[in-house]
Amino acid sequence: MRIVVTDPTLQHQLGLPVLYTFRRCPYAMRARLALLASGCAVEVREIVLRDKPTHLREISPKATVPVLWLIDGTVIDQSLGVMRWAVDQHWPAGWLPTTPSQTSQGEDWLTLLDGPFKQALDRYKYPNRYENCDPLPHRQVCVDILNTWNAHLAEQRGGWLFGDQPGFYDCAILPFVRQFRIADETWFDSHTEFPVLQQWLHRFIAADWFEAAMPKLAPWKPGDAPLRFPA
Ligand SMILES: N[C@@H](CCC(=O)N[C@@H](CS)C(=O)NCC(=O)O)C(=O)O
Repeated sequence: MRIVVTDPTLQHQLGLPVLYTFRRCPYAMRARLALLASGCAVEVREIVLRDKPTHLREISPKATVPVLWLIDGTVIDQSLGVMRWAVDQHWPAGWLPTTPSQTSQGEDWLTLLDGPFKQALDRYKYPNRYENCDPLPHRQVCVDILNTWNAHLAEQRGGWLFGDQPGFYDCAILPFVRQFRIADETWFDSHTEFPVLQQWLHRFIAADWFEAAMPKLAPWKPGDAPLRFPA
């Protein structure tokens, strides 16, 4: 889908793609991490979920973030789509797995993550949003999945999913593991079942590139001075 607008306050202001994003959203986080890793600069527009800009709704009626609006008007409104677009612009060394079986494993994990893990995570983190929801069985669903990543990380020892540097699948998955931890940090940090996974997450949270992917921005409104990401 290609969207062209004529209103100059909405138009691309910096000659760069526009990214609608929300700082705390794990989907938006994975998109920003990929843009950063690929060296792709964008014009960033921070949103508030309860008060989304009309322009965001116009270019993507489902109105979730992230949304990347390219210079030619193309709209990419799935986080993995934004990640893959970023990788296509500039393929960072070591960013993607090197063997087909690793890629297939990574893709299986993404299916698990965006499906059962995220569904259980929402019920664990926000049980009040669901009827008669006991969060603990949902926490266990997540733990079972986390244990598989813990076992994989322990076996391959590089510190990241496919080697000794973070890559595409680390950045796609870790924002959600971080969100799982935030639901009960004390419980997560004292849980003894997945020590290697805990180290993996803490390495991620402490990284300066993670910090760089988390700029604190005021919500955008039409006519604001354009902001570049990375800054
Ligand atoms: N499948 C989408 C999901 C994105 C998504 O659900 N983002 C949330 C924020 S974390 C959102 O925008 N929700 C809309 C809302 O809460 O109104 C993707 O991968 O980009």
